[in-house]
Amino acid sequence: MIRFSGITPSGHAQLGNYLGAIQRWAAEGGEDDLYFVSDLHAMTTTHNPAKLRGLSGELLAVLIASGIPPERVFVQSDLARQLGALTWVLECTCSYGEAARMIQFKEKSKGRTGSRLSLLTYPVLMAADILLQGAAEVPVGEDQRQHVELARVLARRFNNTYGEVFTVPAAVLPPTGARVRDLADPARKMSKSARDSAGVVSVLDPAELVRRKFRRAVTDGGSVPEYLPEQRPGLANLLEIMAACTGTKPADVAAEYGSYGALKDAVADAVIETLRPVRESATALLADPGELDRVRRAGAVRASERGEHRLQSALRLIGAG
Ligand code: AQP
Repeated sequence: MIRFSGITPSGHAQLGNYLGAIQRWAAEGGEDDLYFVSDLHAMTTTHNPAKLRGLSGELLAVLIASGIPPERVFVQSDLARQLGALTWVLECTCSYGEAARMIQFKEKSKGRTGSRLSLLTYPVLMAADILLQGAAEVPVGEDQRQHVELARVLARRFNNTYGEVFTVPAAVLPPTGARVRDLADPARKMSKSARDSAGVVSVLDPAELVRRKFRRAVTDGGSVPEYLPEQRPGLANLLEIMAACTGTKPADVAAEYGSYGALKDAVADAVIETLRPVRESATALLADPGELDRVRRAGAVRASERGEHRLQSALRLIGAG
């Protein structure tokens, strides 16, 4: 059974990506699972090519530095030819109405005709990502569930119309993990693409910067630390981060600290220690572009070899190739 998940280089990898996803991928991934840097998905709105290339390399380094075996990692655009071909096949299996119904498309395009066409079609590319690799389970957040449903519909339709080629994938909600909030605005989740980086801890931030960001974290008043997620989301966020880093419970963490200052310093220390090996190893990889490139090319060869027979079967059955 293949599990398959990705991360989009829309910004620097942040603490939420690490605690909520990457760390688990590294710990729980099975031999056949695949994780990828979805750089083609970062092009549906205005983007800077040089920045995108840099962030893709950085995210690849972070995935490997986090302990995901290099043979389970690849960069999406290295499979651009296969994915381009399969996306076309799947676009010929999908209706305009199905693509236009996607909630993310409606929200992001806001009916603007100047939106990139790829904003409409990227769920079909996502279906190609999943179906090319024969993934059975796709761990995604609620916001991506509809896109995996589309991949499911297209796989079934193709198999029923032309012949059995694709594994029908299922969206699975990842086990409840840390949902990390922005330190400066706990109403929002921490995001790589946040406009203001004051409340966003990047995986590669130096220790002193991490400490400063935690010292300035919003903690919504109150005299002593208590775990009250509804009433005090900023404080709860710190407690949850600490619990995720140390394998404890947020309420137990709260009981240990008598002041906000002490708690903030302790959370900063825990985060710095959790991220230290990842930062050191990613920095070393990034300083050796030849090695990173070698790992990237090997990952691309493996991922494309795994998917090629499905693409060829699909082309043959659809009357092409
Ligand atoms: N704050 C978060 N807490 C826990 N998990 C998070 N993830 C993202 N933010 C948090 C998880 O990270 C994985 C990769 O995310 P993605 O690249 O697919 O896009 P995203 O979920 O939209 O992440 P960002 O950082 O918020 O990116 P932008 O700014 O581009 O929207 C996913 O498994 C996600 O659940």
